[in-house]
Amino acid sequence: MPSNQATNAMKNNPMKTHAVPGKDKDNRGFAKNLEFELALEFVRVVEDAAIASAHTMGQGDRKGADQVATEAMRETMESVPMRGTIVIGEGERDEAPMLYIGEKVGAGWHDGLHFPEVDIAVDPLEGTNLCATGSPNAITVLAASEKDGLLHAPDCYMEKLVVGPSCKDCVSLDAPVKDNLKAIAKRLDRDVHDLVVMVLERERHQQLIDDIRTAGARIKLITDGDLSAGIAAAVIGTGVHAVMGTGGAPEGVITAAAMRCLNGEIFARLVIDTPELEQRIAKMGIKDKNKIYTSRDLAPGRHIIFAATGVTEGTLMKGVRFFGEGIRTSSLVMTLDSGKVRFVDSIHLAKKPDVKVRFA
Ligand code: VTB
Repeated sequence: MPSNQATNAMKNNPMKTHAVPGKDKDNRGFAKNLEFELALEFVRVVEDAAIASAHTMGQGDRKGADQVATEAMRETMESVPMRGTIVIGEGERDEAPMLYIGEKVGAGWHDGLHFPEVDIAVDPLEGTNLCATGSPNAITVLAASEKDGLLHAPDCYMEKLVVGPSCKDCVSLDAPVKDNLKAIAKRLDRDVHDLVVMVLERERHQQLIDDIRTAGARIKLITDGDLSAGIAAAVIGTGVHAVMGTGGAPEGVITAAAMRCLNGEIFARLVIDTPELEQRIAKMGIKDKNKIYTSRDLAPGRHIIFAATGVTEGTLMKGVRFFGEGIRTSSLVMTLDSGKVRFVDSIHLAKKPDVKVRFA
C-alpha cells in the first residue's frame, strides 16, 4: 500500500524541489536531494527489518528470520518518497514474492509527484544463520543510488579482497596472498604478524587460510557475514585489516557501495563456473567473466546511500534491544556525495500512556 503519510508530507512541503528532471545540467539539485532526503528514510527501512528479524533471534529458523525481515523492509519501503527499483534483491521475479529484481518500490510510483528515481540493492538479513543462532554481526542492509548507479550482479559467488583507504593501490586480486599481506603491512606501518584478515570459514578457503598462516598474519574466521567484515576492514580502529575469500556477489555490490562512502576498496571477480551462469552473464552484457571489478565498477553511482541496522550484537553496531518501554536500534547510514557517516541510535517508544524514556 502506498503511504498517504509520505505523499501528504510532500504535498504540504513548500521546499518541494524533488527530482525535477533537467533542473540543472548535471542534475546536482536532484541528486543532492536524493541523499539528503532519502538517507534517514532508508534508516527507517533497515530499522524495521532489524526489529522484525530480531524477534526471531535464536529460534533456529533462518528462512523465517529472512522472511520477516524481507516483509518488513518491503512494507516500510512503500512509505519512502521515491520511485525505487530493486536491482539486487531476494531473487528473480518467479522465485521471490517480494523485493525481487525489477520490483518497483516506494510511494512515488503511486502518485504524480516528482519523486526521485533510485536503484536499490537489498540484503534484508545479512547473516540469516547468525540471527537464527543468536550469533554476532547479523545486520539488515541496503544500498541505493541514482538510476544505473549499482551493478546488476548475478546471484553467484564472487572472489573478494577488501582493504581500507591506505591499501587500495597496493594490492591485487591476482597477487600471491603473501605479497598482498606484505604490501598491506608496509602501508599500515606494522609487521605482517600484526595483521588480522577476516575469512569466511568454508572448505573452499582452506588454501587461502594456509597461505595467510604461512605468511604469518593472524586470521579471524567468521561463519557468515562478509559484508560487515568488509566495512570493519575499511575503517581504522576495528582491528581488522583485510577481508579475503569468496562470498556472494550481490553482497559484493552492497559492500562496494559502502566502500565508496568510506574510501575503502573491494577488488572482486565473479565466479562463473557453470554453463547456466555463462549464459546469464552473456544476457546481462558481461563480456569478460574474468574481469576484476573495483568498487567504482560495482557501485558507479555519483550519489550513494548505504544503510544498515544491527540485528544481533556486532562489531559495528549494537543489536536490537527489546525492553518494557520500547525497542532500541543502532544503525549506520552513509552518503557518498554529501560525505556523511552517521551512527543512528533510535528508541522506538512503546505506545502506552506512562512511557518513560531512558537516555543512558
Ligand atoms: C555466506 C554469507 C556471506 O555469502 O557465506 C554467503 O555468510 C555465501 O557463502 O555473508 P556460502 O554459500 O558458502 O554460505 C555471503 O552472504 C555474502 O557474501
